[in-house]
Amino acid sequence: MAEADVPAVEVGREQLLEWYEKMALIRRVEELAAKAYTLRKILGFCHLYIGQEAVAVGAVAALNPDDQLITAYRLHGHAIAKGITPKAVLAELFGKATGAAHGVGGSMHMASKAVEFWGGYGIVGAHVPLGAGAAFANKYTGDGRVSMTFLGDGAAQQGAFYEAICMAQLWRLPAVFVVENNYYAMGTSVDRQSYLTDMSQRGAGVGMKHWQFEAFDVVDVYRNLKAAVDHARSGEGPVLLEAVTYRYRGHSMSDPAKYRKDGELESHRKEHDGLKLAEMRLKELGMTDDELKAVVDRVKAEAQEAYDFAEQSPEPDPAKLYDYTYAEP
Ligand SMILES: Cc1ncc(C[n+]2csc(CCOP(=O)(O)OP(=O)(O)O)c2C)c(N)n1
Ligand SMILES: [Mg+2]
Repeated sequence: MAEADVPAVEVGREQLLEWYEKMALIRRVEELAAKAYTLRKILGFCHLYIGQEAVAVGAVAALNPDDQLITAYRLHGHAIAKGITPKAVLAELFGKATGAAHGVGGSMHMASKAVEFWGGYGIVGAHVPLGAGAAFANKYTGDGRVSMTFLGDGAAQQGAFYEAICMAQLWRLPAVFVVENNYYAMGTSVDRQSYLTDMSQRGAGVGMKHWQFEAFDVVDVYRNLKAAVDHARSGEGPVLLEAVTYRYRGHSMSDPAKYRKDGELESHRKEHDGLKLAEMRLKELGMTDDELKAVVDRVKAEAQEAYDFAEQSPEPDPAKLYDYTYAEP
């Protein structure tokens, strides 16, 4: 299948509104995270997803609640899309006991069995075999679930990624791998890391169904991911997609992002912003400016409430420092 063959989908106003609200919530939570970081309320690494929200929201919409999601360290958007609350995400960033990893994981390491969100890994590419492993378990038990693994364009240069897709295809595992090509791996643009700049083509080498698509509009993301998930669930084997996206902020909070081409960021914000595109679609479906403003106000209030919750939550109990680290002897 190529992108041109992906069937159209009908998305109604209520559905689109729900996706818009989720994207806006992710962005607002991360804007507050950036603020807290500069105030040194959040320490350590913090990689923001701002600009890429349509990918996580549209992709998760194509999953069932019990399908697994695995991702790398730029995870706040995926976590919220899959169902971890903004309170638990921000509290984790603040290192508080109420966080998604009890305050001991931080920005890069969150997980939730309840919503089948399996992290959260800092070693580039190392989590991709875990996605294949989850899909192996799904096939082995015949439970009908699909695993979805997100990775970056930089991670698509790693051996672990290639080994994982080799085995996933060999065993026809119910897995979807999504390379989020956001143009950069830290400060290195994709054309400086790889001769091929469409990472979905890595799938051709292992015989895996693959295609690339533009992932700025949440409806496009949903349409492509739905086709991929349906394929994986049908038992025909895994799919490798490249979602072309763009990150607005630096690699992490300590990166001033001086490596961008002149005007690149501005043109993406103007023409490819997932929130703006969804707003345009909603207006076409009859939503007024006042109705949209009410959504934005609601999102701001929810994010602020999560921020206050994180700030006021207790620190983890030092006596629990080694919990979740070693198995009980
Ligand atoms: C094995 C390994 N090598 C290098 C690093 C340092 N590093 C952290 S993030 C990163 C870039 C990865 O870029 P990409 O996969 O495109 O993801 P993005 O940050 O764009 O989401 C690198 C090289 C690491 N964490 N792990
Ligand atoms: Mg990247």
